[in-house]
Amino acid sequence: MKFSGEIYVLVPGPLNEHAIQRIRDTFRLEPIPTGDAKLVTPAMAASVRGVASMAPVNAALIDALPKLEIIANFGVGYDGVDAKHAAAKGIMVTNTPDVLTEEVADTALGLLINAVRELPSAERWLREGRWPKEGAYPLTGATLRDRRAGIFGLGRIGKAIASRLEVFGMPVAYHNRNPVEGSSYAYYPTLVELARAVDTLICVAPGGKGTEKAVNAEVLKALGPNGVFVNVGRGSSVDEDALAAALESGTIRAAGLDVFADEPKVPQRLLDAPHTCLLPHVGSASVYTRDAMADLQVDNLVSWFSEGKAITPVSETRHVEPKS
Ligand code: NAP
Ligand code: 8YV
Repeated sequence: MKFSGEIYVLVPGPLNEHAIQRIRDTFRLEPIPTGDAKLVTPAMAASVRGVASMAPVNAALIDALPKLEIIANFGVGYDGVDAKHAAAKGIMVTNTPDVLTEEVADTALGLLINAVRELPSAERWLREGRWPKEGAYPLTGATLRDRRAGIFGLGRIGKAIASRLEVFGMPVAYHNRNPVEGSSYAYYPTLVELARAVDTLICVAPGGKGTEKAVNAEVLKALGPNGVFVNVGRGSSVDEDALAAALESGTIRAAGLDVFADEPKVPQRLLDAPHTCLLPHVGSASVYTRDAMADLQVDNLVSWFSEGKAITPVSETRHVEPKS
């Protein structure tokens, strides 16, 4: 589909190649290197009606684009987009839920197994030629057997993780702000109560103010010395100094992390901490899933500009109607 009369879509910073190709085929793509509002030219300000982004979209960038109607975010988590500010200005924000759920849940289970059974270290042992020289890799101090899992954020991805954990024979409990209707998993109204009740905590909650450093020293202490912490949500939800300290001191046993507070920087203390499996934010990173995310991102733009409806609006902007 190509619109008659060009629609300008701003792409701040890097974006998935499939998304870029589809935007080029359908709209007039205006790239800028980052989401810095100072990079918006007067011509862009006068013409841009859509933003397609993987990078943050802050209030200043939104304010620099007076004709803006929609921000289509690449990713289900949209903590980088100032959705409240967009909503106040009648601008639609969309994200990419569901299409990545199973991929991210698979990654969470991979991280859990790697952290508990030390598979990356065992592979290093083999590759470094230590097996023939030194014998078998040491037995792992931790196991998945007899574990009890707690999910921080039992939403779409949390439920997909929970059903995998059930197949592994683990009882599942969770913490959300509100209990999930119809769920048979045990609900804990606070994160620390959940951590006390389990020994395996998996974070898949959204980032942002509501979850800022929620996984703190108290929660990690409650998880205990056999505790394993897995994070596929957002790094901002974790006090990373407290996590490094808990791993160094044996307050918890192990961690599997896909996300960090200041990506792509990873704190040296976490790199040095024992029993960790660290991944560079690859939860959804297969061609299959990233293509599906790109399609949903661009389909939202197409639907907005052809029918005046977003396919997957975020909750803050569900009420937003087209301006003209
Ligand atoms: P979702 O369906 O909206 O689920 C989010 C869950 O978190 C909900 O159950 C919600 O329940 C709970 N929650 C939200 N705020 C909370 C708070 N302040 N305290 C406690 N619980 C809270 O979202 P999803 O599709 O599962 O995605 C979840 C998150 O995963 C994304 O936002 C993103 O940050 C992350 N993610 C990471 C990757 C990766 O590559 N690693 C990929 C995709 C997504 P209540 O509303 O009842 O609190
Ligand atoms: C993406 C994600 O890697 O969907 C999310 O919330 O964190 C991941 O799927 C990210 O959005 C791309 O930067």
